[in-house]
Amino acid sequence: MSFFMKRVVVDPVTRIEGHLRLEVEVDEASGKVNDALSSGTAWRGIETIVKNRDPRDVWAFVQRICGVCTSVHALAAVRAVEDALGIRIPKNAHYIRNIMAGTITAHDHIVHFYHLHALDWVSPVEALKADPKATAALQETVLDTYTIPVEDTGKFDFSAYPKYFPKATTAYYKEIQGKIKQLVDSNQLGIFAANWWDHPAYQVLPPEVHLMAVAHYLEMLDKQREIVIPHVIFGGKNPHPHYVVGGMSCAISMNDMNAPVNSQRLAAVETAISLTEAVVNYFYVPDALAIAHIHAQKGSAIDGGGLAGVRVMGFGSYPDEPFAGHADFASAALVRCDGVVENFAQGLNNARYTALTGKDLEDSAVITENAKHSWYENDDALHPWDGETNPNYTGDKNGNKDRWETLDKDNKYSWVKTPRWRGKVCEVGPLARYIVVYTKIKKGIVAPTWAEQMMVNQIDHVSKLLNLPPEKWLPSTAGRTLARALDAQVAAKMEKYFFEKLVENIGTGDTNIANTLKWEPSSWTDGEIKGVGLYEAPRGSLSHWIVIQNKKVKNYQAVVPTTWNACPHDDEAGNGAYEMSMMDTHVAVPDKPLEIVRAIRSFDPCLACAAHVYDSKKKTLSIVSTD
Ligand code: NFE
Ligand code: MG
Repeated sequence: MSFFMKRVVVDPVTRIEGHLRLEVEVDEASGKVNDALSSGTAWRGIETIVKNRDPRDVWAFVQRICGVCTSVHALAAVRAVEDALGIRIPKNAHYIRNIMAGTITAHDHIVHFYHLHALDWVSPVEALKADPKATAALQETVLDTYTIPVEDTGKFDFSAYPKYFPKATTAYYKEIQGKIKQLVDSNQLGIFAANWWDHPAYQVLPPEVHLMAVAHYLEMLDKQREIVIPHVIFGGKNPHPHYVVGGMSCAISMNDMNAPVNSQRLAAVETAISLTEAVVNYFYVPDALAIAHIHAQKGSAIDGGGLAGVRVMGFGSYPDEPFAGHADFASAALVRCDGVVENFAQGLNNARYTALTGKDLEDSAVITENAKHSWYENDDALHPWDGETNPNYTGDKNGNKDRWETLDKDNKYSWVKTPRWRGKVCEVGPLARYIVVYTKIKKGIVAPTWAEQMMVNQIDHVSKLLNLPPEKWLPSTAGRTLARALDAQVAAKMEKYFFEKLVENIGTGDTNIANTLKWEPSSWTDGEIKGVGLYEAPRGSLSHWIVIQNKKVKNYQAVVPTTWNACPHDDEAGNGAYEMSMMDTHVAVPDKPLEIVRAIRSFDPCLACAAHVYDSKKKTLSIVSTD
């Protein structure tokens, strides 16, 4: 390391799910990050505990991989088993699963923006300097300027939701400011403690934006509970709602007041969906857009794109009708983000799209995972159906196993594996979905569905507002955060769309909720069968791969969005999305690498998913150390 190089370690990264360590080398003079390393620091091995079990039980185990993207692993698991067994689920179950997918996506993004990521942009200390009257006026301006119109939704009628949103008056903002002042004066910042509040990056926004955003932070602590009501009605509870192989387990009976799904409960779902739309359209999207716009105008946070501008991947999302296995998945999708786009940062003309077909998924050369730099045995690139998960923990560079100094970059340094597409690393997530769909539609590769048209409109709307072409803002830290807000807007719309389909279908007299034809294992072959369950989870492309033999699970592998993004580097393919993003980020104050954690949090890291994690013996550690 040269004299001017500062080594900065952030461990653990807080306000994320799971355990993540970052090591970066910053050039003190230029603020350029020369090298960066991302490490998932604990492991749980859930893939191994489902081996030899009944495939019908797997969803309940793997769902516990994570309580944040709660339910996504269950959905991927039932899809994998249904794919292997050749089960097509009934319409009602399919629509309900899509409503729940929209619910978790909107909920997850809202919680991420307001409760995990906001404090990278917004400071309660700055909020104290705000004028409450000007803040109330600002709230109106933000609504007028930054609302993205969505078909069928007029300007939000606040009077319809007095219970949800207190009117943004001067008195309201005064009261919020009083609460913050009490916290700051008491020197007990509680949930707002341990941040670099004196960092110059917080000065980019005027004090009124800070106060408005902190107020919305507090509002959303409460609202997020009501947004997940569809999970509670259709899945019995949240987190970890119930699924079943072949459909859903919630019986439908419109007139029976005790039925899991009846007219009264559907009305509660509809209310929750309306609330979600209101929160996303009139709070989340305008707040995120206002913050991003002010930053972009000052040239801030539009770095950090890294791999996003080079290569992104998706599987497809929200199949419109029940589909026949993985080969049929993408063509049934309303959001056909299936495939890979390379070089988006070079503009649409230079962007290259490559399809990812059902056949590709079966090809052992297309999707692989390797553990060359991960704490597992066997360094070979293996197709997930042949994947292995046998731990081989080697500690840090000096063999320290309990407390690390420097991770062993040239050897093993993470519990996250390295997934690859055709030997190359890819970024996944909402940003990737937007890049793939935007490229496909603008290049005329497919004619848009209503959802894809909505996505293109959103991107064009934001580009106009920011006065930047998509290739300049989308692959960036701010772009990743904005894409998540836009994705939530699509998710809320999907909830409504599939809710209407569900109600209409039940109206025809169809109350079928599960296909039980293949429920009995006696109807299955004893031979080896394979399946893959695909799903665009909140953080990106999720795939669960199952091999069944003698009616038991022979192998199970989850290749998770955060695994794609947080992976250690690959000797041939280079760095993964987190590492690339850090190397593409400018750091103003090396001891307080706010821009680095902001870039990483824009991915909404979930290391619990990525490493399917548990608390190893290693106790953590300093918040930040430098040398
Ligand atoms: Ni634990 Fe997850 C999502 C999955 S992680 S949050 O979204 O799958 O990448
Ligand atoms: Mg895995």
